[in-house]
Amino acid sequence: MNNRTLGIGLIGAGFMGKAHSAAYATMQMHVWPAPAQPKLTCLADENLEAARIGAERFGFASFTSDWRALIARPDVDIVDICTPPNSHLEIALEAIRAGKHVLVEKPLAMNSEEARRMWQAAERAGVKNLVGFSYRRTPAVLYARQLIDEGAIGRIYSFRGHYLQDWCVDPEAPRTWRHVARIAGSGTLGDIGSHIIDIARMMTGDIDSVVSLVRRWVDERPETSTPGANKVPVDVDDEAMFLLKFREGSIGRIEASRFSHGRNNYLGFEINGEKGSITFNYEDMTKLGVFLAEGPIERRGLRVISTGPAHPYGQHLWPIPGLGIGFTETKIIEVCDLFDAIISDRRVRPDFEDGYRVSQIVDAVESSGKLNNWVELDRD
Ligand code: SOE
Repeated sequence: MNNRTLGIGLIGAGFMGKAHSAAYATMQMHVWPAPAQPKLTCLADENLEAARIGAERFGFASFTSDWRALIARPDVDIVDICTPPNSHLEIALEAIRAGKHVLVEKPLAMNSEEARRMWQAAERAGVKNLVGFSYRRTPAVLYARQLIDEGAIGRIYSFRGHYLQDWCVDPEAPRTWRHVARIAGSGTLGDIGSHIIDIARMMTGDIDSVVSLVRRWVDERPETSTPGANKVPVDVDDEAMFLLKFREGSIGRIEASRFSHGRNNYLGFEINGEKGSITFNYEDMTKLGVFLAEGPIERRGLRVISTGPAHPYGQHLWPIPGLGIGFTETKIIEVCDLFDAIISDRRVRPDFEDGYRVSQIVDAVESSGKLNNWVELDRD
């Protein structure tokens, strides 16, 4: 039995508020004893009715439309920010000032300048801070990193990453906040490009420079789903392709689009090294492709590993490979790692510095797309 508890104050009762709440509600079914027991103290949403319904559905003891009141509560240890990017800076700085640990959904902020302020504030305050890039917590992705750490594929020559979706490809699909720069900061780049950039950094290290092609395919969309609704402008990117020079000498290519017919949540990568390769496809998330240039030539091939109890976090999930896991399990691992960092007083990644580095790259890709040349990243 674990008598440590951590009070959760979650802000934002939408899609990611549900995902985070599902993780808190089920984490102890998988990880037992968990580093601490989550206490779902308060759920805030600017829409009080959404907060009320969310609190009932997700199991929070109270609800409010005032996120400042949530942060001020002495029984809130972790402020979990699941709101659109234009509110991350203000809420996170308030939470940090109150001495709370902070989990923020991606992208960390509207741009790298805001992200840097959040990073510096969290560092000064000494609070634990984490960004919700949870795809890196898929057990197969964690195992890919373990193979690299063990030298299984040797020196990395190249990283190829993609994140393709198709929910924006219909020009008659109504505009959402993800299409509005003053709310989202950027479009596909910050929304899903940030996820694959985070994984590129996790696998291959820091990035020195980028050169990119950035496009907006649809300039206006219906304001609502009502037939004949007014058209309103879209002012963010729809697709980007960019080349990367990594600090350690590797090279890379990343593609991010929400205009790829037939691609639902097609995040994946291939890493080619001197002694082998690793491939991953999130849409088949329990599998990892591994080629090792060892043994008789005639027996070599890209083997498919089915992750299970023998792989990272596998001992906490299901007793045999092949039973399957999903998005919630990546969020369970995310909050467990945050709890463990708080209880053990250690760094947990990707933290606000990582979130800042990802924001720097998003900004640089946008700049390169306008300037049509390589953009160097500050090493500050
Ligand atoms: C929409 O593109 C979206 O919901 C992203 O905002 C999430 O970060 C991603 O996990 C799924 O797709």
